[in-house]
Order: sequence, then structure tokens, then C-alpha cells
Amino acid sequence: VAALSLSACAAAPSGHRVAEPAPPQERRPNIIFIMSDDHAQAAISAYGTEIGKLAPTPNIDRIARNGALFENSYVTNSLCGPSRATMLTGQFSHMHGFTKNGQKFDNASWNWVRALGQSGYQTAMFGKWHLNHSPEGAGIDDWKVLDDQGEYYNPDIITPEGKTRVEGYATDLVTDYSLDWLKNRDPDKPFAILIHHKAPHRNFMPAIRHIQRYLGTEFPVPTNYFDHYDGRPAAAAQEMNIYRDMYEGHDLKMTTRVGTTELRYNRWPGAFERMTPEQRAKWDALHQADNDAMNAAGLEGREMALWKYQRYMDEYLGTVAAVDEGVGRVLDWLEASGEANNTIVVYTSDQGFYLGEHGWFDKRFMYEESLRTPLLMQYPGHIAPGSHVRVPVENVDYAPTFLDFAGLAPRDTIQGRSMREVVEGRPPADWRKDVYYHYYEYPGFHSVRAHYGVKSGRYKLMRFYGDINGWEFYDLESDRGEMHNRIDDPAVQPIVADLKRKLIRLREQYRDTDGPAVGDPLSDVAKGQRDAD
Ligand code: SGN
Ligand code: CA
Repeated sequence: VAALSLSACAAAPSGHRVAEPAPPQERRPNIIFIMSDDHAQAAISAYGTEIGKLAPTPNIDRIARNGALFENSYVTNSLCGPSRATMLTGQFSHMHGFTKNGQKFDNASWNWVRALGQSGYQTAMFGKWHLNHSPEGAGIDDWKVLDDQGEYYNPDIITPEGKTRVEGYATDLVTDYSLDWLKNRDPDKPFAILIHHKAPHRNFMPAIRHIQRYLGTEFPVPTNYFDHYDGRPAAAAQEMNIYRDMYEGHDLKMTTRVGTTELRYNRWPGAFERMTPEQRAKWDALHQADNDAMNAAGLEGREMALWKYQRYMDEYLGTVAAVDEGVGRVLDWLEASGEANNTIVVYTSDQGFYLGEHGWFDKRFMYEESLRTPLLMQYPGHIAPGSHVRVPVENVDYAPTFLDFAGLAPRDTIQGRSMREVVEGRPPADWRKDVYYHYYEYPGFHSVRAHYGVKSGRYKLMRFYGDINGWEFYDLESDRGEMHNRIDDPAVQPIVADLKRKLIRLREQYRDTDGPAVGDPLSDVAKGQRDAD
């Protein structure tokens, strides 16, 4: 019945829908859009990963059980601001203009949340916005956001009234704000709520109750943890090694010596200084024995690198635990509210993240772990429980999907495509086969060079440009870890030529003229740099 009423709604002219709210039995679906920050697919148990077995996410997994898990979900630019702007507008970075963090998103530009609001939805956003100061002017009815990147403990919260420091743990606060809004909203309107957590973003600070959750759990070290980056100059030039580039105090919470709580190098002490004395005392006490043991052992070289990997996993996955609990609280509320059958729930992240693959943390590269992002979606009666979506989707597809489910007409500025048929189990024959990617932020944190590329089935072709100028080619079927750049292998030249043709077509289709043209010779470094500016 719900499906019929939706298509009836979609067929009506848009003016009609705005003026006359649909009768109750034809209510348009609510949308709960939950997003975390830097959450790798590998850290979600529904994805069937080794880490997921040791650090399960039972509540996020409920969404997959109730609905669909996207096996091939990608971002167009693996960085916070660009990805969020893409999700709001349905456009690639070069079209919405937010190519690098630190740029400003024009809140007045079109976004799907405002469009739903204008058509009769009640809308809200809680958590990390990070597109500029706040969502003021973005057409969202109610919001409370974290300041900039947000802090884990006692974060500064920006509301339309101003900025205040609130005591509590960010993930719990964002969940509390969201539930409070859901319980007090206008019951006669459909709603769309954005619940956007800071976790598990750097500097990975778990809630007190989760600090020791994974102490003693031995996580499997990725086989390419000690990668030497042969044949991959951009991978060699990055600054995102766990063992070399993490700040030992800030990121890994390592102390200087046995018996002290004094942290090692900590570039931004504010994250700890803002804790209350009680929080800090508990924090220190819960880390003490493990830190003392590390200092007493006098670890060096390889042993220290392996210790750091385990500590990184403890902290990162510790922050995921609170996100998972928050998702559980929202789903529990939804089930008790009677709205579950008429509500779409989405769980995603602004991009993936490295959990030690290639020795890394952070994201940015077009390699699999950060190109991929988790995506799970439930909508009872429309999405079959336990279904798997295998076709490639990208974060440009979110906005048109929400419009479609809300019965609104698509917009020609949107470059993505509604995933509705895909998720309802009838993917259109002409669905995309190739995934286009473009990363810009260089110079910048972690020194990842600008690059664009295409992923087409088992193959991937990437073009780095600027001061490191070159192509990379991978066959993911024989080289899942992307360790062997076969760009010069004569055997694959026909495939490379085909991928270059695809890349030319994609850049035309999406109107991306940034960076060097596909046909530009590699020696033309200066041109690459000019175009990158
Ligand atoms: C911060 C992090 C970086 C991270 C960027 C971008 N440092 O600067 O490690 O790459 O954010 O992240 S931190 O120690 O200050 O957190 S993003 O999610 O906003 O794109
Ligand atoms: Ca992020």
C-alpha cells in the first residue's frame, strides 16, 4: 500500500503537493540520516570483516538486517567538507565548489533538506556540520552543531542563539539532542533528521565507559602494514603513518614514562584540557596500567609500530562503541514510536578510513579503504530485509534518492542518480558501471597529492598530478591490497587504454576540467600544478 501511495505522490505536480498535504494513509516517509565521521567499512560487523568479529556493531547491523547493505558504496572525494557538500547537493566537488576542507559552503545553495522542508517536511540537524560556522541559512528548521571539527569531551555547541560549552560526551549529546527533537516534533508532518557524529574522527577519544573495552583484544595486523610503497611515489610521500606520523600523546595517549600521566607529544592539548577534573582522573586511571607496561617494555622499531597499531584500534573502535549505542537508542525509539514502517533509516560515513592498511590512518587516497564508505538503509515494505546492493553507488546519489522517496521531482543540477530502484531490488539496466573520483587537497594535512581516477569493476586507474605526476593501475582481483602498480606492464596496456577512454568520458559527463587532461603528457608538471591551483 505504501509503495502505491508513493508513486501516486511522485506523479502529482510539485505545486499540488506543497499546497495540499497528503492524507494520513499517504504520508511520505520520514528520513533518519545517521552519519559518522571517518568510519571505515572494516569497522562495521555487518560487512563481515575480521575487525567486526572482534568489535561488533550490533545496532548498526540492525539496519542491514532490516534492509540493505551496500557492498560497493563510494565517495567522490575522500574528505569531510567536500563529501558533506556532495551529499547535500548531489554534485561533484568541482560543481558545488567545496573541493578542499577550509573552503566555505554557501548555505544559500540548493540542498535536499531544504527542498523537503519546503514541501512540508519538518527538518533538523544535530552534530558535525563542518561546512562553515553553522547551518544558518541552509533551510533546516532546527539545529545544534559542534564547533568546527568538534571535540569529544564537553564540546562547544553552536545554536542559533550562539556558542556554549556543554558538559558531556559528544556522541551521547548528539544522540540526546536528536531523540529530544524526535519526541517533541510536530506529529502531523513527515520529518527528516540528520544525526552527524564526530566519532570516530581523530583524535579518537572513547567515552569513559568504553576506554578499556578492547584492552587485551589482539586485532589482526593488516598484511601490508609495513608497506614500502615500491612503484607508488604518492603513497611513499604521504604523512599518515601510524608509527611515524601519529602524535604519540594526542592520538595514541602514550605517556612519557612509567608512573606518570604526562602525555607525550600533543600538538593540540585542548582536547584533554577541556575535560573536567573527574573525567580526566578517570581517563588517566583507565589508561595508566597499559601505558606503564608499554613504557616499562622499552619497545622500539617494529615492536613499537605493532603496539601503536593495537592502541590505535583500541581507541578508534572504542569511539565506535558509543556511535553504535546511539544508533541503537534511535532505532529503539523508532520501533516504539509506531513510525518504523514509514521511516527510511540510513547509516553512512563522510568517507572510509585506513585501519593500518599501508601502515596508515586518515583517508584522501583513491585506494579502496578510503574510497569506500559504509552505507546501510532500511525502509520496511520497500527494501527487502537482509538484501545486498552490489551495483556501485556514490555519495552524489544520496540527494536524488531522498528527493525521490519524498515524492519530489529530480533537479537538473544533480549529477547523481536516485538509488530507489536499486535498493528496491530492481536496478535499472543502464545503472553506472564506473566510479569517478577526484581529490584536491594538496598541500594539506597528511601530504596526499591531488589525483583523479576511475574504478571500473575489478580495475582502477589513477592520475596523480602536481609535484608528483603519474599514473597508477591496479587489478583488484589479483591485488586486493593495491600493492602492485602495473601501469608499465605491457600485458595490461589495452585495459589501461580502455580505462583512459572511460575517464575522458566521465570527465566530460560530469564537466570536470580541473587538473591536467587525461591525454596531457606526464612531463608537463608545470601545467598540472597550474591547473591544481
Ligand atoms: C583534522 C585532523 C586530520 C584530518 C583532517 C580532515 N587532525 O585536521 O588528521 O585529516 O582533520 O578530517 S586532528 O588531529 O586535528 O583531528 S576531515 O574529516 O575533516 O576531513
Ligand atoms: Ca571525515
